[in-house]
Amino acid sequence: MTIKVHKKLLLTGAAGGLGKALRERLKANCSVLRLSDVQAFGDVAANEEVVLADLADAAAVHAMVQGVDAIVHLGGVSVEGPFGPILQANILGVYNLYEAARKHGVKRVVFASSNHVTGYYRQSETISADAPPRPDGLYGVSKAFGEDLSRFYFDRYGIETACVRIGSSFPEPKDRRMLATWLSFDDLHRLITACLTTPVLGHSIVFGVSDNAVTWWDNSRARHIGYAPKDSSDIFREAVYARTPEPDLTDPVVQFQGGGFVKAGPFAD
Ligand code: NAI
Ligand code: 15L
Repeated sequence: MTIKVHKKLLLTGAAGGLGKALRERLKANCSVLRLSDVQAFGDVAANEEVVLADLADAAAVHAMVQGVDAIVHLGGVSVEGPFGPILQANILGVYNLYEAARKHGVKRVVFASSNHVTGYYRQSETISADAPPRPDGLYGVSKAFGEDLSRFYFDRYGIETACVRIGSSFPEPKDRRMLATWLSFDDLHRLITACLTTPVLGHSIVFGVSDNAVTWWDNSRARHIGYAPKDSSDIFREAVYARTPEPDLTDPVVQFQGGGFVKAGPFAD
């Protein structure tokens, strides 16, 4: 059973793919779910409230954060692309978020980081959270910035953060790489719930991945979070093999954990 540890929980990026998947699920975690995005929403339920904000707008972010107990931060640019929007949403945006958390006394954040912080490790390697970042693009660099910034806000101000390096969270794995990186929506919710409810979170990095037989990530440093995945990509393996070509082992997309992100860009701003 999910314990409602927090009264008012803020979900940023709530209009996005994962935001939509989590919106219903996270109602079990709180009395009121505050939804935020830069895009407008449709209907708002009784135990929901909406505060629209551009993450790059400090005043709007302060209004978004005021009055909440904890934050699940999904908002921002979610793929590789030109630096301008990444700078605004993911770098300035995450700074605005932590400054607002400090000012308004929010003590726990779940930050949607990404596997692209370590995308330049090889698919033949297994890494833990102790492995130095090797971002595979500007998007991965922006997530590494968020991880470092949140560590500073923990060391200086005691704001606890789980940096969840999400693998590939979609209804099903789309290709052979995602057999290793897949995270079901239910496991994502289990992981966020664990981050919100573990007695002592500290500043932690955890790979967001289901219980897949093939894995590149060792989560043993995050045992204190108490995340126990229940789903696995293995049930999709046969179908994925049948519809996808043999991998070309000389292709960087197949060599590196970041997959296609290692070949994305450069982009004009
Ligand atoms: P998405 O792109 O569908 O959703 C992101 C949301 O952030 C959008 O609704 C967008 O409007 C909002 N946003 C963008 N710029 C903004 C700004 N300046 N101010 C306010 N809101 C802004 O992405 P998705 O898939 O839902 O991912 C959610 C989070 O999880 C992202 O931070 C992404 O980097 C991270 N993530 C997702 C993975 C996945 O497999 N879906 C894998 C790794 C990380
Ligand atoms: C991410 O960080 C992206 O947000 C998501 O759209 C996927 O591309 C995912 O990584 C992935 O690596 O599959």
